[in-house]
Amino acid sequence: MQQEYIDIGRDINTGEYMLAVFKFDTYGGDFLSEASELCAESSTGSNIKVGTQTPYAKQHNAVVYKYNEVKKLIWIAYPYSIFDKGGNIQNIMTFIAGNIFGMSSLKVCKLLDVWFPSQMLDKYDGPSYTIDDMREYLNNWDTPILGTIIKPKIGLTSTEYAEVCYDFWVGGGHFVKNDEPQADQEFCPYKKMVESVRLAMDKAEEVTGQTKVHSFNISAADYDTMLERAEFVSKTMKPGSYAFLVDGITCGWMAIQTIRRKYPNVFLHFHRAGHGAFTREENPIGFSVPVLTKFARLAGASGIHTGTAGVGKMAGSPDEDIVAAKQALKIASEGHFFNQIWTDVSENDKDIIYAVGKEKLVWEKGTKEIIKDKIANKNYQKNKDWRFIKKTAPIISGGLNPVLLKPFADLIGTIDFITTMGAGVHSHPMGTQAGATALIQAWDAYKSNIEIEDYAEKNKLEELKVAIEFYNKNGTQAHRIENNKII
Ligand code: CAP
Ligand code: MG
Ligand code: MG
Ligand code: MG
Repeated sequence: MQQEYIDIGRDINTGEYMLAVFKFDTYGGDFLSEASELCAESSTGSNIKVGTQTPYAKQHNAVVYKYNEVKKLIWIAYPYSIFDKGGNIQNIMTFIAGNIFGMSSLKVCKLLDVWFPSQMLDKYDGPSYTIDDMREYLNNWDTPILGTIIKPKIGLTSTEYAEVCYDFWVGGGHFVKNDEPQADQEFCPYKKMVESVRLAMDKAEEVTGQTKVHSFNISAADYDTMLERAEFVSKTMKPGSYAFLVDGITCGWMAIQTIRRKYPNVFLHFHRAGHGAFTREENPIGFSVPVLTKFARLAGASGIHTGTAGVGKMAGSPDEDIVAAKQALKIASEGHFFNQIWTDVSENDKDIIYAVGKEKLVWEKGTKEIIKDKIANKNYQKNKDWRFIKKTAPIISGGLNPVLLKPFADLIGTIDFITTMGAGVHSHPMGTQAGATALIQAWDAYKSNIEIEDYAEKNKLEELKVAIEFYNKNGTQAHRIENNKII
């Protein structure tokens, strides 16, 4: 037992601790003693007490402050003074999702939830350009941002790629993204792809009279190349018409934070390819989707994939994915163990009350729920101190198609998300344009609160009718969801 890393009952409400809860089990040994080892390795110590420890260094020890051996849970308080100054997420993850995953004594080590005190929040960037800025550009405030990923995943030439973008946009779609492995391939040179997309976008905007957005994957082997790609996109596209997609797991937190800091006026799209190795609920070692999502928001991602809660092809559940979406969007929301409030706005903050007129800040069930989301979306700064961490948009993707829009929309209960359907649009028997149109029609049906079958019938919507028949036969079988649970 490394006793100095145990302090059951410590007062953790002093504002100096980042809190974490781990699902934890070992191959033997005393539960609390093994917990002290994890706590040592994830903060200031190692496997044996060292003679070089100083009283000052000791103050920076994390401590286990609560545990439940029956449920195999431990709660750890990390003095956030141990983290690299300057808002570095990579450094935090190296502490709490680093070596400990390799400790041979651990059988289970899953980081389920984290909590940031408000005093810690303003040391991190948080999002700058949000889905609301994208809505402003698209002039779309009353639907989810309905998007696609160009498929096949890879293999189209630049012009073929741009043609599919054009078809989707002319079909009424708002948002197109590169797929996560799209980069600078021989058959689709990066610069030519970007230039072709610009041409296709101009044409589609002319035909539809609507502005459109494309999310360009700028992930690369090194920062210079990543920044070159970002620069080329910025030069070639109109401001507001593009987002930067970074494969956050394979490129890492430094890439995410570099782009957040260099391009605060561009939507930063965090693709999480590879996250499953950490987040799948059956994985004994790793971290949860809500944990990944909270750190993405703290890092400043404008949007991150949060999963289809089991409606689509990827593993997921409402308990993980919807909780994560709320952690991304809300200014205050319940996590698995913590109630995270993403602001230090106090109840009698005159500016905020003034800024939103008479609405008051209301404490409900211990959470400060801002009645009007508009506070959460606006960026009230008082002498450069962030008043709160702005929201990150849930990006919902993976085996979805127009038929699955309703089951997911019912689960998330807000329109504040981006959805990207790849195969679920480009496999439409009438082609991509019809796939996009079917998607728009499916949303119209949802908004009118009419079943899509009836809506398609009544309004003689060929694209939606064909989509319903095709995807009921070929799509990922949507699990039936009752009382927010998948059955
Ligand atoms: C979806 C997708 C996305 C995954 C990511 C794919 O394509 O483009 O990368 O959804 O998963 O490559 O599979 P489809 P998540 O629409 O054709 O399934 O959003 O869960 O991170
Ligand atoms: Mg080491
Ligand atoms: Mg993809
Ligand atoms: Mg998914």
